[in-house]
Amino acid sequence: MSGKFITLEGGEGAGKTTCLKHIEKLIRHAGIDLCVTREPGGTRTGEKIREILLDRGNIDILDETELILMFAARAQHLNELIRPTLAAETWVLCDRFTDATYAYQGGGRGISKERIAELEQWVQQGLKPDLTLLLDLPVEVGLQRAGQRSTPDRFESEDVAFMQRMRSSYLDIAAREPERVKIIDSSQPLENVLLQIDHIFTEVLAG
Ligand code: Z5A
Repeated sequence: MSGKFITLEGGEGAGKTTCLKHIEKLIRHAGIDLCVTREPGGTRTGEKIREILLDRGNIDILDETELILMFAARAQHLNELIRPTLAAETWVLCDRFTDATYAYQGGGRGISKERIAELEQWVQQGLKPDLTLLLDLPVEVGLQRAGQRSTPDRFESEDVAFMQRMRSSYLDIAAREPERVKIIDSSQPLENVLLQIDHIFTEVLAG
């Protein structure tokens, strides 16, 4: 037996922070032990790598460096936190995981799926989330929402075309893996978004 590994994904302004808190509440109310974490990050070393990746001042980071740093943080995260937590039968709720790499470094930056899959296989050794919720909304709507926030980081500063490619990559993954990846229409008002999440979790928590 092992805990369930659940991830949350989405583009700019999709409402991940708000939805993550809601999911956390649902799982904890069901009496299940839960660890909430994020990528890039989740460990001391991973959080340092996150700082490098998000810093807008780092304009010289190559796409290859960015990809390798994502997986470096992930290797640390999997070995230090995710695998031991799942082995202790505690559930893990993670804000972004490898689907984000296919969407941002693959779709956004144009790195091939094959290259990403090589690193995925090396670092994860077949470990994948049991369930992924993809908060999907049109890029323009997301940018409008996110625009009300403070200074954009290195990824939030990307252009609309980058965001469109990122969204399409996420939707491709969901089309290929409908059992694992559930699409939530996050262009809806917040109460409807949370209802869609409740609906999915009624089943997850019952099984
Ligand atoms: N990244 C990568 O490139 N490759 C990888 O492998 C991984 C990550 C793992 C950091 O992630 C960056 O790392 C990320 C991709 C990259 N960059 N970006 N962009 P992050 O998850 O920490 O950063 P984020 O995407 O900016 O997440 P966030 O802070 O959770 O933002 P959000 O999804 O936009 O959520 P929010 O703050 O909850 O919502 C935004 C606003 O909309 C806020 O004012 C809400 O009140 C509002 N909102 C939310 N829902 C609604 C609804 N339904 N209606 C109206 N308004 C709403």
